[in-house]
Amino acid sequence: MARSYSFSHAIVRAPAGSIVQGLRAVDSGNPDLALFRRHHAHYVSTLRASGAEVIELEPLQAFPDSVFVEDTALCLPDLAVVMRPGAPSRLGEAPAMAPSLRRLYGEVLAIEGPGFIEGGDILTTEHEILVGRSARTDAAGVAELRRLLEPRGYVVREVQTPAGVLHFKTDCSLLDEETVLATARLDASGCFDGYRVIHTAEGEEAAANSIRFNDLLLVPAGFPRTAETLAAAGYDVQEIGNSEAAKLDGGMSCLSLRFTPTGPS
Ligand code: CIR
Repeated sequence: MARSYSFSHAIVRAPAGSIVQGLRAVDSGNPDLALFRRHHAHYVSTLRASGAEVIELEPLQAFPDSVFVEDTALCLPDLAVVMRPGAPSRLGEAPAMAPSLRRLYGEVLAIEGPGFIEGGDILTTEHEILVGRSARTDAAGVAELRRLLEPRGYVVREVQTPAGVLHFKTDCSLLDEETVLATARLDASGCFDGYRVIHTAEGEEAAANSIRFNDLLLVPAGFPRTAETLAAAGYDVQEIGNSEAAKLDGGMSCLSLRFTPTGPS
């Protein structure tokens, strides 16, 4: 299976009680912690069902958004890079993730700044790493990531997250070596030229934040037309409740780091 969606490990973090103070673009009410926990448990058991080892970290009360672990690191096969979140309230989440990565990886690097970059803006495909500039990820952050990765043979391509969209991957996900799921608004930017693109159904844009994880495709529940399109295209669609994470602009990708580490030397 291709390395861009075949994973031996995932890291998740349990939601903290402080999640009710989590960041959100539009206030549609606080997440219900008990329901969030149930959705999270289903998410974790689905990742495990694919055969991966899932490491569950303790909640971090000091960081209301810390359940969204994806933003803290970029995990590649041979190294992990600790991010530098552009949201001030989330800055401390990244160093808090570093010890867990060091236990699994031989090489853990870090974005030192002054730029900012969040994992939600990074889509790793079989051939390249797309990084969306956004309100959280700036030119200096992308440039620093490029300086770290290009000497190691990775191709980094800077793209643009649509205005008003939190992260690049809010609007897309990798389905296989050559296929992405994307909103029509993101695809219109031309950033996926050369890929096969499946669009989310109109009005179901939030389904774009799905994840291909080994043989499974985790899709947020509540987007039946997109789920049907994906199932008809041959993907093993697993619908996961996401109503509470969605209140904080979170989806399937945000809730885990997914990787196959080469191990400490
Ligand atoms: C935030 O605004 O940072 C969180 N409430 C949501 C983060 C979602 N993360 C992601 O899309 N990778």
